[in-house]
Amino acid sequence: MLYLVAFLLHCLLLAMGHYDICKSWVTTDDGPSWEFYACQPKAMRMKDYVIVRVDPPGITCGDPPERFCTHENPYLCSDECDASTPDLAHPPKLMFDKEEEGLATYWQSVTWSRYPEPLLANITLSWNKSIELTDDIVVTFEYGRPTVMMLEKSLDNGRTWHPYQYYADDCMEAFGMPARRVRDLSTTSANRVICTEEYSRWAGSKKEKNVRLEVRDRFAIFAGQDLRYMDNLYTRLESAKGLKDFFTVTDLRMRLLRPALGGTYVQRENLYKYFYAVSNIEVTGRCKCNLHANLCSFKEGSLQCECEHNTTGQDCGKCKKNFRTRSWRAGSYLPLPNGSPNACAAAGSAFGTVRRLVNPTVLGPKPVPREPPENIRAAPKSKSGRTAHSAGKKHAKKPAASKSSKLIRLNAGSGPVAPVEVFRDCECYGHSNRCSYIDFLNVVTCVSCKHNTRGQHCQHCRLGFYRNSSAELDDENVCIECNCNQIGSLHDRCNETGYCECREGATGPKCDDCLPNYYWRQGCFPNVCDEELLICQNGGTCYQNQRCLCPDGYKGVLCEQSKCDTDDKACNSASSTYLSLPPFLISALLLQLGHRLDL
Ligand SMILES: *[C@@H]1O[C@H](CO)[C@@H](O)[C@H](O)[C@H]1NC(C)=O
Ligand SMILES: *[C@@H]1O[C@H](CO)[C@@H](O)[C@H](O)[C@H]1NC(C)=O
Ligand SMILES: *[C@@H]1O[C@H](CO)[C@@H](O)[C@H](O)[C@H]1NC(C)=O
Ligand SMILES: *[C@@H]1O[C@H](CO)[C@@H](O)[C@H](O)[C@H]1NC(C)=O
Ligand SMILES: *[C@@H]1O[C@H](CO)[C@@H](O)[C@H](O)[C@H]1NC(C)=O
Ligand SMILES: [Ca+2]
Repeated sequence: MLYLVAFLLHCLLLAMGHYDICKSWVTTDDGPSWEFYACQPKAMRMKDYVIVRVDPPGITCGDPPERFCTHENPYLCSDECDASTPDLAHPPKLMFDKEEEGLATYWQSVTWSRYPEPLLANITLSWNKSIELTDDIVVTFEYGRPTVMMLEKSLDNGRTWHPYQYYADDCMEAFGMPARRVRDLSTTSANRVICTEEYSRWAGSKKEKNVRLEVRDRFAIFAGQDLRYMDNLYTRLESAKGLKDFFTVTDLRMRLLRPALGGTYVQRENLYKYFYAVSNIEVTGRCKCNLHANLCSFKEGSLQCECEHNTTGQDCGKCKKNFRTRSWRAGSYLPLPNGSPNACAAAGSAFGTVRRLVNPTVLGPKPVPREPPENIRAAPKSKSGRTAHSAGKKHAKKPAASKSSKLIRLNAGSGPVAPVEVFRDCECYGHSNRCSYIDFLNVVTCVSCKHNTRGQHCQHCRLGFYRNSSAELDDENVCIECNCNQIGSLHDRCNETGYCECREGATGPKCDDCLPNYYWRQGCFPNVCDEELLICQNGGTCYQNQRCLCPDGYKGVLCEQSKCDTDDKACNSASSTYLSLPPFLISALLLQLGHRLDL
């Protein structure tokens, strides 16, 4: 036991390494100030913060109560699982409890009474937080390890799942994969998903209980046996694509596909000895905080990084509001041994906002003048003669991280091959993290501005959008769609207050209204008739400002024309209609006529 504790401590220390403080107070020629470093939280026992789910419903034994046997003594089936009796129940939480010495407590499934239907169970662990594994995942099975199972992981809180490792007594038969061992992987295959036969063969249920995901062996590919050269690992984690993500999870799922068989074929006459029983799931890791926090706390049911470097978010994955002059970046383990904080910067702050983005020796003899966005001040003075101070540690050893930007030269995929220079420090108000140097214009400009922005620093709104006056330049809501009415407006652009340019007759900020004396019908049209100036005559009525409905005998836009002028027959019938009208209506019409004559 003591040995185990010492061993665990050893592992923990090794896996932790340095990067344990985020900032310290240093004195320089210019007076005291904070200095910032890449930092990460300590590794923890993640089973203390997990939410577990076991599927399918009814897979946990004891409801109804059930007897089961063991492989060692298959004909003495005296053990009982009964969910309603605490001493005999085996609920999922017993996979995560603290066990008193010598007394294993475990979750147990129902027995394989429905053989040959497969006995399937999923155990899903969720943290609602990304976690970086720092040690092996160890799953302890009482009564034998499954002959077939697989481990899956999610990086997005369970929305998508990926295989993590396959386990079978015969990998080819179970998964069509050759059996491999992590020890045989190389630096280029360190994040390969493998099938292993090491943990699935029958070895007696008491002797071999653990199934592992070998994190340490994979680390050892870079860091050597005993993980003595962690710096090599940290270097690789920064450079090898996908390696960091391989060790990162938000959720894990064990898919138990076939239980232990006790080294034989399935004995149909005694199915009570086939089931799963898991007494412990050990997951050691640290909160992923993108090297921007050294503390991670359990708040409101979830782990959360306590972000430094003016970052925010559960994983410190973005810059705080008003600190988005430069795009967000994860901290880096490099350069060794103390890494780079890559802190977020406020506009106008002295902390490395303006950098010499272009190294003339890389781009050629031409010096590249570059206009910083307005409101950003000049570059910081280089400090010298710093002396470390306080914070309980000596930081004289921390060299000033190189403050010049890194330049990556990419080749444009097709077309006239012009090298595109992509800077890792772009000043794009957080709307992009890529920029390029345009040779013939001699400027550095942001590319792929998001949030409907555009411009050299993503400081303008795209056409069809306007500036949200209540949002800062680095706000995601900085550009609002103009939303001009497609029919009522001339185009989809608008002015700084969101007003669109309207076609004749249309009005309103979005041009979706009509001016007075216009009516809406797929656009604004001048009224044909109304109640004021364009009154329908001779008793006609105005239909929706679009036309006069004329009485028999009259025509014309305003019913102003008598049909008698052209067609006698119509005229006659019209007059007869007229005469048949009740007297009060005739007088009303006459009155209206008089009114008109007055005009
Ligand atoms: C276990 O999870 C997988 C997806 O990861 C799903 O396809 C399968 O149906 C689940 N099995 C059970 C028994 O719930
Ligand atoms: C997950 O964590 C986030 C951030 O802490 C929180 O807002 C959310 O409610 C959590 N979700 C669940 C299901 O616990
Ligand atoms: C973060 O912002 C505060 C001001 O709110 C400033 O004092 C501090 O130096 C900044 N930290 C970093 C790492 O830039
Ligand atoms: C303008 O920005 C503020 C601050 O971010 C935001 O709350 C508001 O919703 C934005 N307005 C619009 C119309 O998007
Ligand atoms: C935008 O257009 C509207 C309507 O034409 C006008 O009232 C407003 O002053 C304009 N705003 C600006 C900033 O030009
Ligand atoms: Ca237990």
